[in-house]
Amino acid sequence: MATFIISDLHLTEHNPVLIKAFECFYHKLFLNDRLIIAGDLFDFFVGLDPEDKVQQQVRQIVKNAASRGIATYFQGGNRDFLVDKKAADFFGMKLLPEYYVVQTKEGPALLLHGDELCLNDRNFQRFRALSQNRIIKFLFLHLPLAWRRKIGAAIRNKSQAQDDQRHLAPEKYGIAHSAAEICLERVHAQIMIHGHFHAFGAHQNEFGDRSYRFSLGCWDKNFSYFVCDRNKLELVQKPMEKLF
Ligand SMILES: [Mn+2]
Repeated sequence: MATFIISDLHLTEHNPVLIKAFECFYHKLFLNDRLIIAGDLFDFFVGLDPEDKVQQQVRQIVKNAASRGIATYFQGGNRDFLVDKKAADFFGMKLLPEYYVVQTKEGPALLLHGDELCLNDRNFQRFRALSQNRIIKFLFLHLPLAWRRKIGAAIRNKSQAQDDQRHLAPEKYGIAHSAAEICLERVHAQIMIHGHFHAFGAHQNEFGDRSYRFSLGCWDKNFSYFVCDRNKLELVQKPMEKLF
């Protein structure tokens, strides 16, 4: 009964290897394990699209896992915040709130995608506030699909540019520790697990003694995941070819 957490796969039809990797990752899991996808599973998601091959494939992969007794949970990222309950149902995933607590042997761990932690990037936070607005979400999902695809591509390009700049200006695009601390206090946790920054690493004592921050990497040349069960808690990164 282990919990596996992954994020930032950025699945797109232009990279079928990644979709295969996602499928292969499930082979690491067994009956009663669960997989939590902590955002940015899709390179961008602008609503259910019957012609979208990636969406069909994801649905099939999740379904196959479910038939092996593996449940899949989903928490939206900044690329796929438009996955609502209806979409999650379509994929066979259970939708999680943007803050979710996972129990580990070291105590409760707060799981979040992590985009709310780059507080210093004002433009992104403005976009985030808009994108979280229910009315705007509703209106957007009722636009014609062609418009949504166009807007989605623009959002993805902007986000891609931020990903590229992150290492150049970490003080602007990097993690704001004060924000992380507030999030942790709110749920009385000392452990944080997040993605978004594409900066794989385990950090100890950033928020006081015995605090941990596990930052998941994105999937490209490597894949990474967090795993915990009754006996262990571990952040792992391996070369992609190890999955096949
Ligand atoms: Mn992200």
